[in-house]
This record gives sequence, C-alpha cells and structure tokens, in this order.
Amino acid sequence: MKGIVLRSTGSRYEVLSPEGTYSCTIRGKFRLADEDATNPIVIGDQVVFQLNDDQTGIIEERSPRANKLSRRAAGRRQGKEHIIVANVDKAWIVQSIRNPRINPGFIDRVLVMAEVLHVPVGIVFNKADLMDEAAEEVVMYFAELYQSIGYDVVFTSTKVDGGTSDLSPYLAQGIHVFIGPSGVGKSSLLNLLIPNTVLKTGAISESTQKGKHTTTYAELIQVPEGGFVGDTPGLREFGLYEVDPDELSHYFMEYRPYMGMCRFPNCTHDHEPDCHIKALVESGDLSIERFESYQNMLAAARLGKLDVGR
Ligand SMILES: Nc1nc2c(ncn2[C@@H]2O[C@H](COP(=O)(O)OP(=O)(O)OP(=O)(O)O)[C@@H](O)[C@H]2O)c(=O)[nH]1
Ligand SMILES: [Mg+2]
Ligand SMILES: [Zn+2]
Repeated sequence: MKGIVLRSTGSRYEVLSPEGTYSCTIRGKFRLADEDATNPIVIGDQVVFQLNDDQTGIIEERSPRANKLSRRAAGRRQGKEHIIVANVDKAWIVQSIRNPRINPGFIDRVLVMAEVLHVPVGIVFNKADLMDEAAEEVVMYFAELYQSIGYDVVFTSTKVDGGTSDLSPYLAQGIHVFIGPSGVGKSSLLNLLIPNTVLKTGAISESTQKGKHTTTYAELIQVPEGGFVGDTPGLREFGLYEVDPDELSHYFMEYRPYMGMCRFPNCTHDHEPDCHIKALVESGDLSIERFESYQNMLAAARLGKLDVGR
C-alpha cells in the first residue's frame, strides 16, 4: 500500500493512505541508507508499506523526494542533517510581533537554507493584535525588506475575527509547513485555519517572554480542500547544514544582480578590497541588517565545515 507520512514520533510513523491511516514502523535498512540524517523517514514522505495482521504497517520503500527542508541537528547529534519535512510546496517562517519578538537572524538562516534546498518560502508575522508603536517601526521595516527581496509576507492574528484570512488562501493546495521559535503561535494558527484541529498550545513564560516548547513532534494536518499544513516543534536555533561559505552570498537573493561586480570574482564580501556589495551596504542601497546576518552566517558556515571534517 502507498501513503504519505503525516506524523513521526520516535520509531512510529503515521501514514495516510486511501484506505485509512496506519501506524507503521520502518525497516532497519533506511537507517543505513541515509546515515548522515538523524531521521530517515519524515513528514511529507511518500512511502510504500506492508500491512501486518494487526493492522499496523512496515514501511518498505520511500519515493524519491522532490525536495526537503533540513537544518543542522543540535545537541547530541550536532553536525548531522535533521530533515524537517519532505516534498514541501512552501515553508512558512512564523514569527510573532511580540512575545517573543521577531528574530531577523533566524529568518535569514531559514531563507538561506530554503534557497540552498530549492524550497519555496514565505514569512508569517503572527500576533498582529499586539502591534504597538515600539514594534511597528521594526516589524514594518522587515516586512517591506523581505517583500522587496521577493518573499511573501503575511500578517495574522489568532485573537481577532478574520485574523488568518490573508494566509488561508495559500494553504489550500500542496504541502505547507510552519516553522519558527517556540511560542510564536504555530499550533494556534493551525487550530484556527483547519476545522476540527485541536493541537495543544501553551502560554508564554512570564519571565523570558518565550514559549515553553509545547509541540514536541512534527505532524501534517489535512486541509479540507486537499492540501496539508505541518506543525513543528519550536526551534531554539536554525543551524545551516552543508552550506559552502564561498557560495553563501548566492543565497542572498538581493545580492544576485551584483554577482561578478566585486574586484575579485570569488569575493566573499568579507575582508576583500573593492567589494561592490559592501559599497552598496555602506550607501544604504542594501540592508545593513541582512549584511550582518550574512557575516554571522559566513563565520558559522566556515566553522561548520571544520565541524564535519571537510
Ligand atoms: N496575542 C496573541 N497571542 C497569540 C496569538 N497566537 C497565539 N498566541 C498565544 O501564544 C501562545 C503560544 O501559542 P502556541 O500556538 O502554543 O505557539 P507555538 O508556536 O505552537 O509554540 P511551540 O509549540 O512551543 O513551538 C499561546 O498562549 C497562544 O494563545 C495571536 O495571534 N495573538
Ligand atoms: Mg506548537
Ligand atoms: Zn564582494
């Protein structure tokens, strides 16, 4: 039988097929075949499984993936690839306007990884009801910046009537996924956007203004129109996986028109003389915030290479 993986919790995978939803395990061979990744089968994967007598299944095959969204695993498995979702039509970076406040460094990392992996990506600024004067200047600056680069930016609120209506039209078709820090409202959005969805949500910590990591596993939820939207656990950080420092600037889309205009053709816009990108940052034609993200990522990518021994 064939199906799509909706949920993975430890060693069990929930697979949706035309005949129903089945709880499956996987054959050990997957672990060997994909030893660089921490998780061989992920949500969004198309699989072939065999049904056991007790109506559980064993996943035998995985179809080739159209794409996947990955990050660098943290903690014990640091340096390995952690795949978040496969066959994704659009990944939505969810941020909240306040509690917790937006984190452009996080956004930029996901944008780079998405460009590297050919995953279409957009940005959701949630908790629009919390917009105040202090937040407005910063949030609108970044909203316009990302829009000008070419990314969809959508404002939402789960606390006002119709607060998700700008986002819902995007989600009818294909596989979408929400990713972002804990507490920004990913699960709350899904509960509103998809009828009969009751995902656990959690209050923000009074002391840190951050979420408490309420969602603990990734899952895809079916949209009545036919698409899927994925909820994922809040991320503390988003580490780049396998990004070549010499190529990093190719994934800053607004730098592309200026490729080859620095003195050195392989300029990393770091310490090289006569750098056209740096000149445009200094003149205010390119965003200083994006350039700072670029420099931070460049340093991390250079270290990352050492980390994995290449
Ligand atoms: N004011 C306001 N609060 C919101 C909004 N959306 C969600 N919240 C609140 O934010 C808190 C966190 O929401 P969750 O949906 O659990 O956040 P999450 O992103 O799923 O968090 P993790 O599962 O921990 O990654 C809850 O107290 C929600 O009620 C919003 O639009 N406005
Ligand atoms: Mg959640
Ligand atoms: Zn340069």
